[in-house]
Amino acid sequence: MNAELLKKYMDITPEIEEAVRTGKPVVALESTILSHGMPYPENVAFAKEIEKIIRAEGAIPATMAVIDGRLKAGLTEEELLRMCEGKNVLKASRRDLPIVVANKLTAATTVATTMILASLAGIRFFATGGIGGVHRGGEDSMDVSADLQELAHTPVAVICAGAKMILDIGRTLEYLETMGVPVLGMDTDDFPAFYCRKSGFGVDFNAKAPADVAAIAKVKWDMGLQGGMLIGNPVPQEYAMDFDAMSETIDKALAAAEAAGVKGKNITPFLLAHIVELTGGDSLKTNMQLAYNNARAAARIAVEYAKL
Ligand code: PSU
Ligand code: MN
Repeated sequence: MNAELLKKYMDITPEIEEAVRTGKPVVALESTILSHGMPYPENVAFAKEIEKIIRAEGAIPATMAVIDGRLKAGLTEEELLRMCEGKNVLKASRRDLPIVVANKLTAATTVATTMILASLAGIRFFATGGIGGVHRGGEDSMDVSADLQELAHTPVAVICAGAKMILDIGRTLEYLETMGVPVLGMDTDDFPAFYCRKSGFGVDFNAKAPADVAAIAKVKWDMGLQGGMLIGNPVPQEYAMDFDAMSETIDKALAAAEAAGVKGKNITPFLLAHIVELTGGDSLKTNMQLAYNNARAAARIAVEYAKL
């Protein structure tokens, strides 16, 4: 989009605009994790804390959303609160974006749409909790998150704690390989499984330090290799949950979704809410901590990238 068209559709805060223009480190954040991934009001403290962590590392946070049809890079406190309350806040992935904007609606951005907005604003790094992927049974349902296609095409590196076991992690990684998306581990050989540090599936490269990730990103984009990268950053040991117990919980949540006949874009939010309920809030604490950990790593990577 040229500058004029960008202004027509998008509001970038002056702080973020200046940072991008002068090559300072900026980290994008998504809003679906707030509106559809975590309960209110716990998500309010989370939304503020994660921005604070990015600032403490010397980077600038840019939470993305669509508000009354305007694309937003950077939210005011009031706007952040509106996303957390989640009243009349839709969930927008790539296919929803033109509908939401044309109708002046308000929507939270998924990983896919946060990447789109980040890329429009000139932001290269984005921290989240977990990405969408190939759902279990996806070989029949064809339920494959648009997040994976976005990673193939949009030049943003996503730092996450892996993928939840509500997904088929093996097929998710196969899909990313086919689409040419580098999958790095942050000081791990194993792609992490969100609540747990290991999934049993390997990464393409174990990056020992943020500077190693920045160097790979630099080469990829210098070479004109389109698309993003995925960096799996395991949840800190002290907050990791038991693999077997979580597997059982997730099976229960999947059975509940099946019984309720939940479909399409409602499946992921349904499962997330169910898991929080089934673990009596334990999973929420882990979810928040792993996202903070990812924000810290993303900020450090962005800081290193800004030096190159
Ligand atoms: N996984 C999580 N927490 C989340 C999501 C996924 O552990 O909040 C959200 C992200 O915004 C992701 C979206 O982009 O769900 C994927 O939704 P779908 O599977 O409908 O593409
Ligand atoms: Mn889906």
